[in-house]
Amino acid sequence: MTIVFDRRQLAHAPTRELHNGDWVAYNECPARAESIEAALGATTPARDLGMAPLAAVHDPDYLAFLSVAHDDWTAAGRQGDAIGYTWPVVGRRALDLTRIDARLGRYSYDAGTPIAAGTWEAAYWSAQTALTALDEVAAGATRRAFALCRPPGHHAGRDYLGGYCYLNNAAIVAAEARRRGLGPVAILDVDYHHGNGTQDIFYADGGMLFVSIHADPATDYPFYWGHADETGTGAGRGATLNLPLPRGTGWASYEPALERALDAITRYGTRLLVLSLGADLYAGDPISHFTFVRHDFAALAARLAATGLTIVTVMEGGYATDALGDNVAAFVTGLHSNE
Ligand code: OKP
Ligand code: ZN
Repeated sequence: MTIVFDRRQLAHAPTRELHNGDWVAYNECPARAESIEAALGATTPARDLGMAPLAAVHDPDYLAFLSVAHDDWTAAGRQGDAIGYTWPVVGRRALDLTRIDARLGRYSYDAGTPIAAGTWEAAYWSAQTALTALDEVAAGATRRAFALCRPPGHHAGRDYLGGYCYLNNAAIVAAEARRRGLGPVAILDVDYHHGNGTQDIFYADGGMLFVSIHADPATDYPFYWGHADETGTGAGRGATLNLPLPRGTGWASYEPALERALDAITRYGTRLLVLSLGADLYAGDPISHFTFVRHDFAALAARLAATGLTIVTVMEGGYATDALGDNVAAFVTGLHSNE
């Protein structure tokens, strides 16, 4: 078993976010990763596998924006974290504007995802952490690798950030795994929130299965994606499966949805599974509303392990920082039990 972590991810530390009308301390904080690292013990550092796998998923103009956005913000005379306040809503012309505020709107879909001084550095190494986990599996060193990624990735699309996410680590790993001939590749997203970025990236792609179990977007973020009738388009028709569940869901009613997800993954002929893991399924999560307790993470992992699949797990959300490390450790121990 390999656990990959890189401390350069801690460079990303936005100050605050707007939450239900109040400014609160940023939930997606460096202490999350430190809590998980402390509970998991020894880790492998990320290797630099370069920009090409990132550019295979994200648009070049988006990557260019992300890498300079905070510098441009500072150059515009602003203090602190870069954050947008106006968006080119559906139907507006796709103007190529240079003003930092216009670019922040152009490349994001929410106001909850600031760009801080260390964001590019951390997001880059978060993606490299995920790629290194894949690299370990590809080299035959292990069949189950865990990427301790932060910031998370599953809300980031080809040309947009949002939901605490900048680079889509799971999509980057899945696309790179396919490129290396490790497919068929499927992505299973079990974060509490729907992985809209991952869905969008592969929505019309005939060569990738995306399955997500999440809180019903009728009540929960990201609202505009993740409904059961979203099933893919064009060549990707039928290759997206959304399984929304109501607030209050615990393991007993989660498990049948997991069986449906695994059934689809098996029928797809999956050889490599990329798992987007959110520990925000936890009952004590401050921004989520499922009711998992610690041993439910072990049960989830045990069921995944029983598939016998090769699995690269990429860390997504989970905000009960004090319990986060122990919950993730329960998952990782269960996942690696029958490696
Ligand atoms: C990221 B991941 C504003 C409320 C919106 C966004 C939630 C992002 C969750 N503070 N919050 O899927 O865990
Ligand atoms: Zn989440």
